[in-house]
Amino acid sequence: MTRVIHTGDTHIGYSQYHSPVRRQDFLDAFEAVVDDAVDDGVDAVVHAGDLFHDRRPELRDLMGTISVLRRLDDAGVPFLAVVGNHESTRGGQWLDLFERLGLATRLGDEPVVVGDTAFYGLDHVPVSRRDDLDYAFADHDAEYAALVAHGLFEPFGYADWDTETVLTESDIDFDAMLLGDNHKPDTAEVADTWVTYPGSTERASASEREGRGYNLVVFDADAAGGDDRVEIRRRALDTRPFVFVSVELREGEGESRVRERVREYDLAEAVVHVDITGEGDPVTPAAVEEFANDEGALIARVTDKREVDADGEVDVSFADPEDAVRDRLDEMALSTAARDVESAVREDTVPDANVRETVKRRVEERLDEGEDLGAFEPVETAAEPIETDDDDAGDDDSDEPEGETVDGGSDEPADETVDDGSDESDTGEPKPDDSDADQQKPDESATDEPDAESDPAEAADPDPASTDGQVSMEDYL
Ligand SMILES: [Mn+2]
Repeated sequence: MTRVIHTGDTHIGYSQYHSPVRRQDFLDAFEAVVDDAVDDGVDAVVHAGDLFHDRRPELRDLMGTISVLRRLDDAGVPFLAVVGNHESTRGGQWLDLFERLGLATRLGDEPVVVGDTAFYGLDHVPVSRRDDLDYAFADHDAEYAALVAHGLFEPFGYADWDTETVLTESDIDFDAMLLGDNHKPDTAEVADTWVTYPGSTERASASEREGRGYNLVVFDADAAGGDDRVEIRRRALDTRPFVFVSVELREGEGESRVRERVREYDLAEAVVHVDITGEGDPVTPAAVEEFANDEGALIARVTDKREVDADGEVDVSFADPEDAVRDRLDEMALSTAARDVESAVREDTVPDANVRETVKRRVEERLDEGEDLGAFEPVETAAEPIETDDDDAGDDDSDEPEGETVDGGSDEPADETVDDGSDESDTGEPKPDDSDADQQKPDESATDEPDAESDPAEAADPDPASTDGQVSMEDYL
């Protein structure tokens, strides 16, 4: 008999809603699974990919992960894993580092036998390269065999990988496929093989409404649960509460009705999503969010997709952004040459493709102007020096501009129900060094993770003080 915990889609390092608290939640969920594994004395923890949210986890995420894996190792419980689409890198995988440290075993086409079960692994493979797969696995002489894989497999939602093909083409007769990628937990039988997703361990999107958990899988001749070889049981995890409030406003109803509905729920430390529909008056999302926060919510997001009458009724509560940029530039006391460059980068009149050439030309012109190079000296200014926003510059989780809250709210609950398995494939990184996985599904990239990466956000930050004002220029060029 072999008893293992089957988990996956941990997404450590995800600062969901730009929240450091949420970031910690994802690591805590992993720790909770490992605690259970140690308490229960299972034979192994099997991880089906997406341990990390991002292919570039930060040091704190790596340190946290290593200390959790060390606990497991100290208890003598092996950690067997494959690589998911989120964390996949071009070169070596983070999992290889953990293996080198003696904290993990990366599964592949050679069997790793625990108890009387042989475990094999199949990392996430982009759709375009699946035809090349031969599903060749080395022999084993264990009693049972399981394939651990990351991808969207039939017969579950959003599937793009044919499970029966995998099972028929592979040399091994698997008793179970222990899967990751689809964040919705589910189990089915395909060609006499049990196929199961444990789901994500924290809600990586507001579409993941049901409770989170993991699988306890037992390989045993006397296993209960419908099959005499494999028993799959689901165990719940205690995760961050999410509260979903839908409000349909009737004519004449407005913000006070929304508050009334929101107040019906226990919002303490919860992530709160308020969805407003109906015929009623316009509601200011920020006001509802503030109300929910006052009621104890950790995070509040309002979605109101109703058509707003364009009668000028809507108050724009922020100043003209162009004005703000001009004021800021004045404060910065940039040199004339730096202003030339800044305007080339920012102004709509210069097409993106021409920015590099325009900047080069303008700088050359300034250089040609004379020997004194006065255009490169900072101008005198009476305005105060650039101030203390810089203190926060390194802390990308906490200093997101307020405006983000509205955007973040509106795109999260709109996601497809399943998962982020798919969407996540391709964390919103518009960087050129992304792996091919990202190019497979560009349409899904932006859906669920506006905050997957701090860099693009910073590059797009109109406030030059949030970086040093120099580095970000390179991003534009
Ligand atoms: Mn995932």
